[in-house]
Amino acid sequence: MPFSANRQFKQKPRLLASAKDMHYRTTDGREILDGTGGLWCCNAGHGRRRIIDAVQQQIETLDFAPTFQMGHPLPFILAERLAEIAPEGLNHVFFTNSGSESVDTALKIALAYHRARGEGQRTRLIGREKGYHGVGFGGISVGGLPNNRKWYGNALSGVDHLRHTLDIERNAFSRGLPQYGLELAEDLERMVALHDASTIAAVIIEPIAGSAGVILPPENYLKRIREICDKYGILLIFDEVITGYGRVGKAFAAQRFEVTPDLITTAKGLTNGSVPMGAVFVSDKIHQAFMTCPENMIDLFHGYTYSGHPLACAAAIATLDIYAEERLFDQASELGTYWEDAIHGLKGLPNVIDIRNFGLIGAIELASRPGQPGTRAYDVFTNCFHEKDTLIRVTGDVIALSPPLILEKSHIDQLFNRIADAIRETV
Ligand code: PXG
Repeated sequence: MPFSANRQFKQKPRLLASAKDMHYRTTDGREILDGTGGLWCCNAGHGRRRIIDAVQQQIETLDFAPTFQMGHPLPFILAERLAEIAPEGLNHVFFTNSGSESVDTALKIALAYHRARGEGQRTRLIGREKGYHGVGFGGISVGGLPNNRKWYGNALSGVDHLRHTLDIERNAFSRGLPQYGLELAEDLERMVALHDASTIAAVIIEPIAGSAGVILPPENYLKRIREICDKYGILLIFDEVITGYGRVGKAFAAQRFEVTPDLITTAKGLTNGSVPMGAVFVSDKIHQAFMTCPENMIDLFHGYTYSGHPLACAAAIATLDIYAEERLFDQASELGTYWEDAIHGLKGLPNVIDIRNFGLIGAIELASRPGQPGTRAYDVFTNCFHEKDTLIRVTGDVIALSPPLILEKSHIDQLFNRIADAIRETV
């Protein structure tokens, strides 16, 4: 099993058998409140009839079609639908099968873009400490989580990292974006001074880092990063695998923060988690740079057998229909204050050292047990699952929450009451 303590799991498995709307059902029949949208992906809740019907119908009509020098209509229809909800100017889409593939794709497009324009010496990629960009060699290279990197050699060369923006000392219990830390954006100037802008292809960051335990951008931090990128001709990639598709009150965090990157990587909520799929959004400027080669030439030497897979496209189109009809991209704004009040209500519970929130994302950070990092939050997680019928996600000693966007106030109350009890019961 991925990212799991497999031997421990086998002793006391946690197995899910079915799911509907806000709940999973376990193999032993318990109904579990989903506080994590699966793994940050089931934004419209589970078992949505429209998606089921679309996929069923699609597999009967066209199960697979090659997309290398061939095609079928669905990826084009889907790309147009996506361009409609994307930030202005990001009108081109490349389809992948996961967030990790989206990241590799975006990094490769960034490198190839500079080369196509005669700046092939721009090969350096800048990530950020504590960043998570999936598990491909590109993603772990620009990523900044030591455990995901140290086992696997040197990965990509020519990568550097900005400092992360988590600063509990100054920003603990901030509601929404933290006040302190704008100066950390100047780290990019430091990178430019060290490496010279002429060697730097792109900066990749998560607008809100999820996997590292929900790290928020300080006020105006992203705007400043954008300015510095513009000053030096460096491409800016937002990894929105978690923040995309309504998690923060707009289709994308780029829109919520009013900062437009050159590329956006997505996956997860694109198909509501139902069929694996990712999408990379690319600006018109980047797309155009690839359109200057002779017409009989392949313009981008990249792609996957399953890019634009018919079932994934059908699932994604149905998902976008649900998001639009139920106005789910507004939910995180409309419920945001209620969510914020509820999660900050846990301040003062034993061992709670920080609470962070934005949109329908939340994090509760616990003090680590001396010499046993991660065990306290893990105990809260197992308590929630086995005794409170509630699914939360923990990373280190941080409880991370990202419920389906269809949730109601009563679910928010229930979720935080149960988590509060589990924290109280965990020494
Ligand atoms: N980028 C970001 C920002 C992600 O959060 C990926 C890329 C990789 O996506 P794939 O589809 O290749 O897994 C992710 C994935 C968690 C958790 O609970 C987060 C992810 C995956 C699994 C668990 O923090 N994010």
